[in-house]
Formats: sequence, C-alpha cells, structure tokens
Amino acid sequence: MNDVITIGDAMITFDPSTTGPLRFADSFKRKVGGAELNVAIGCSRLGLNTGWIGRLGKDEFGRFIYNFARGEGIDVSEVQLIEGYPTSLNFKEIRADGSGKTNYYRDKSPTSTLTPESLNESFFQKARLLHITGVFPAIGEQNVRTIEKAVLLARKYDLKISMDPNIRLKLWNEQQARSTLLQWMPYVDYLLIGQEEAALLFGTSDTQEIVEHIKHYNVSHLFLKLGSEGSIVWTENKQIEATSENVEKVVDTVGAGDGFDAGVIYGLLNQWDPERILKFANFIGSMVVSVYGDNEGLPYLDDVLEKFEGKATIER
Ligand code: KDG
Repeated sequence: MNDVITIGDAMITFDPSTTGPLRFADSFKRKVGGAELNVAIGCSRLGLNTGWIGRLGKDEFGRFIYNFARGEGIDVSEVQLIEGYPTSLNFKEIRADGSGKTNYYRDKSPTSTLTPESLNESFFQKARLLHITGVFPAIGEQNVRTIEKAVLLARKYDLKISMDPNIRLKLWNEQQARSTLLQWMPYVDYLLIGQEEAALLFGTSDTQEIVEHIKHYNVSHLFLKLGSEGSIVWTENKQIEATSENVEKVVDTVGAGDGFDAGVIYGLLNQWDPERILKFANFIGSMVVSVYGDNEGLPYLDDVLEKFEGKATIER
C-alpha cells in the first residue's frame, strides 16, 4: 500500500559545473530531475510509501532513472521503459544567485505513450493521496486525458488530491495552462501554488483575493509559496504565515518547491497542525536550495527533524 502516488515525466538533468550562460558551460554532471519524481523522492526519504507512475525511454538513461528511483525506495511497478521514445533531457543553466533556467529536450517524451486505459486501478485503490502537477499535462493532450482519468480514480477510491500547478511556459501557453488546471480545481483538496502561478490562474497575486477565489472550490488547505518571502497556509478560514529560513548560501533553487510539497504532504498525512506543516515545508525548501541538484538536498526524516527541532547533530 502506498501513502502517496504521483504521475510524471522524469528526465536526465545535466547540471553545469559552472554558473552563467549555458553556451559557455563545457562540463556537466548527469543527474535526475522531474517535478513529480522529485516530490516522490522527497516523500520517500521522509518515510512515506510512495509510488510513481511513469514511462521512460528503453535506453541507458531510462534504465539509470528507473534504478535511481527504485534505489530511493519508490514503488516503480507502474513504470515502463518504452522502445523508440528517448528519455527526456534537461540541460540546466544555473545563475550566480542560484536560480535556474531549463533547456528541455523532451518533444517525444516516453510519457506520451501513457494512456488513460493503462492506469492500474489497484494502484489507486491502495493509496491515500494522489499528487498531480502542471508539468506532466503540459507535455501533450494525451497526458491531460491521463490525469483526468487519474483524478476520477482518485475520487472513486477516496484519495486526497494535492496539486502543484508547476506552470512551465516552455511547455504550454498561459491559456492552455489556465483552462486545463482550473478544470481540476473542483477535485483538489490541497493546493500548493506559487504566487506568480496564482496570478496566472486567478488573475491576482493578492493573498486575500486568491483566498476568495479558492473559497469557490473544495480546497481544504491552500499553501501559497512566496519564495524567499516565506509561505502562507489558509485553512478553516484561518491564515498562518511563516517567514523563510535563513540560508547561508543559496546554490541552486530548482526543486525547492518540490521539497516544500513533500514536506506539506508528509505533515498532512500525519495530521500535523497547519503551522507546523508550513514551517516544516519551508525548512525542507531551505535545505534543497543549499545543495546542487534538483533532488539531492531533499532530507531524510531524521536529518530534517534534528535540524527542525534544533537538536544537535553528531557529525564525527
Ligand atoms: O521542480 C523542478 C523540476 O521542474 C525539475 O526537476 C525538472 O524542469 C523540470 C520539469 O519539467 O519537471
């Protein structure tokens, strides 16, 4: 039985060894990325049983990602390697302030072979929460249909649904993102959203106005991510704010939002109070930005609790 399941396109991420414009980067480290897989890794490291539904190329990179995910303790029984569809790639640019830029090579993503019919009902039947994002549906129409079916199955088997819009305008345009993601809003229990994404979906970046929009749906918890400004949770008509953690040196911000999501999912599934969830999720986000790579900074539960609760760590 999995606590969390998610569906997504994973990729090989080539991280440059130097910061600055990609055209001058001449050496790269081969890593793994993909928003949904990052969340799955985060959840699994925190101790949640986590399943990932995906398709990879039947190639060396696909095999590498498959084994990597399996090594992270993720249930990969619904992942297949597909002939003729190369594993997606992302060449990352990292700027001196730690922010990143993606350069995707994923036009023929193996996930486009994933059909609504190929979703295994029993995988949903045994889970507690389905996490969806805007990356997977942005890849193609077929993926939109697959998420629609996944949402139906989640409702059929009483799974909670968390959604992070994760809007990637390199993959679809604003109009496509808005109409697709808003159609799933009525089914979302937990919305984890960046302020800019909220502006794109709801036409405002004002917190109170966003909350008013959310009241039209059945969202029980809204988590608004404000980057270095911290985050806000709105639930049961109460709003709680948390400032971001001080980070000594931000080296790579990519994946911080996924780490935040993993922290929120962990807290929600363990019935933590909203304030603790918010602080915990912020804390994980701050750990992710301190380490290079999309998921390398995601902590194990012991590591994060030690630091979060201010306990000393024995290093040597
Ligand atoms: O959230 C981080 C991810 O976006 C990154 O690991 C890979 O760009 C990526 C994507 O499209 O999933």
